[in-house]
Amino acid sequence: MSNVITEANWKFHWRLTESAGIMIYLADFKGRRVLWEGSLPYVTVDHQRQEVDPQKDPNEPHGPWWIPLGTRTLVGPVRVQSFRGGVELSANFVAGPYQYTQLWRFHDDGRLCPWLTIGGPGVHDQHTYHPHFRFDFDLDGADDDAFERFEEGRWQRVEREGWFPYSGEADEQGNVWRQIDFGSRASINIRPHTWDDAEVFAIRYHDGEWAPFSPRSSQGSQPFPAGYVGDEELDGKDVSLWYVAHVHFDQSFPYTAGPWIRVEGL
Ligand SMILES: [Ca+2]
Ligand SMILES: [Ca+2]
Repeated sequence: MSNVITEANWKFHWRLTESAGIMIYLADFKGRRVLWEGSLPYVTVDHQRQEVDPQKDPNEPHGPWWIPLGTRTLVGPVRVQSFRGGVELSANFVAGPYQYTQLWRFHDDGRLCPWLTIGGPGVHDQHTYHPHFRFDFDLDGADDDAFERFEEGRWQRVEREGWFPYSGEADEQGNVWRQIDFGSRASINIRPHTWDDAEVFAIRYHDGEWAPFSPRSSQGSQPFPAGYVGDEELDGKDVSLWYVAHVHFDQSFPYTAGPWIRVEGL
């Protein structure tokens, strides 16, 4: 099976990673660059109860637990399926009591759906999932990009790196964050999934600031992506975004988390 897919106005590459699920890279829409690289570096799990079997992980009795989604947890093949108006990649991952299906759905109208369906059941009911998606969008190339959030009734430019939780405010289409390109006036609009308690970290891109293998590099240090947030300027720079959702387990699972993304203006 080819790792280059040209379909539904998109052309993109994909590969299965060791720990960040299915990675999409060099993704173009209508011949223009949209995404340098996108992946799912971590899905961490917190347990709110303490009587979890201490044998499981004696060093971290309450979490966050983290199990890499990748080659060793993949069950079955990565599937590529066309549907009316688009193409979808999907893969199942199973690790102990945790079951996930990762989806990448590309629509011919510019929509892009990087989603994670969480099946549970987990060790017990009292737990919360934190899927971390990372997107290095390069809209019509990495230069001249900026990040905005919808706040106080309008789109506002974000000057510096930071952490931007969903406050409940969104534009008419439900978009909360967007990346824009000054040259083409194109935009990548990001809408949280309906019940996602979501936040976006906006970070100036640097070589080497990819997702490390573990969400926490050493004891006591800040986890990623928070560890990458400084005070650097974003306006007109190469920006990378992390979308983090917080999903509390309940009986309505499976639950699908992740952003609705729409490319406009290319
Ligand atoms: Ca650009
Ligand atoms: Ca970028």
